[in-house]
Amino acid sequence: MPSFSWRFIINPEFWFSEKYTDSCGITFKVRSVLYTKESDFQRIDIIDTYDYGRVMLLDGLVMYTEKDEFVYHEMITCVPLFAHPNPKDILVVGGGDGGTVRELGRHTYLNSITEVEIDESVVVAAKEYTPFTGCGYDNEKVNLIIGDGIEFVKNKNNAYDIIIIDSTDPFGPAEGLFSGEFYSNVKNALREDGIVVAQAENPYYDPKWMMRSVNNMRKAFHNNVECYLAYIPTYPSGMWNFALGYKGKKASESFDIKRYKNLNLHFRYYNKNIHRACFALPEFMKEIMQTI
Ligand code: AG3
Repeated sequence: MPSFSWRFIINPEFWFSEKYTDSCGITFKVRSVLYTKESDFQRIDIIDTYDYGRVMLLDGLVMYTEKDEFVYHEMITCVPLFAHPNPKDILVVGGGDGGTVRELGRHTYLNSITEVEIDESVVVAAKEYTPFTGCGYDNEKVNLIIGDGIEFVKNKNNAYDIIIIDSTDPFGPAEGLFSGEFYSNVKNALREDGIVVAQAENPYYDPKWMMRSVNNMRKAFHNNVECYLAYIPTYPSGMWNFALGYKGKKASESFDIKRYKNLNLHFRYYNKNIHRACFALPEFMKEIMQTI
């Protein structure tokens, strides 16, 4: 009779977990590990999972998966783009995987798409192992700058219509991207009617982190800040928050239906009703937003 350990060896099961707390997290069965690197900024892993396809991990945290990245990347781009009356020049801070610029590239009315990513290794890994996001760099409108987004926005004035902050969680290399000083530089870099959107965590596991971003943005944008939600199963709690600061009209009440119709793009998550609905917040989240 084979022993238990023998059976374990010929039928290995390899699972990856991201822990949200000491007692809760998300687990994937792994088909294979495709890539691992310690860059100057973080550890990068790309794994192939049975249920969600390829997954990029940064410092062991799920950044995106092949199966549900469309939700995040459509929502971080379409909401500000269709809320803005006439967006032309866009800046992305972070977003090294290319998913955000891939989506921006579909909006053919844009003049320029600039991305400032601090870690070139993320770009290289995404191009090679997750071409479904890395293909974003194939668009010639995309100008990729390897550098520090915090420094980049410092002396910019009236330069962009929309700034998208597609960062990792608010610790490690991304910490400064959630600060008040950064958001006020972002505000100066925006033109009239300008909009900033930042990925801003979730109200279940990270209410304080979520509110750090929201409150700092509120200070910089004189309370002209709205939050919107998207449902992303592989992020902590599955309910993801985006903080949006605006210089012009309220984003939840602005939607360029003409541009939306003329463009006639096929989306898998975003649509006209989602644009309105995503700003509807549950009571417990409103409470967090009033109290923290
Ligand atoms: N950036 C936000 C990922 C946050 C997920 N957090 C976590 N798993 N703890 C995603 C980058 C995609 N372009």
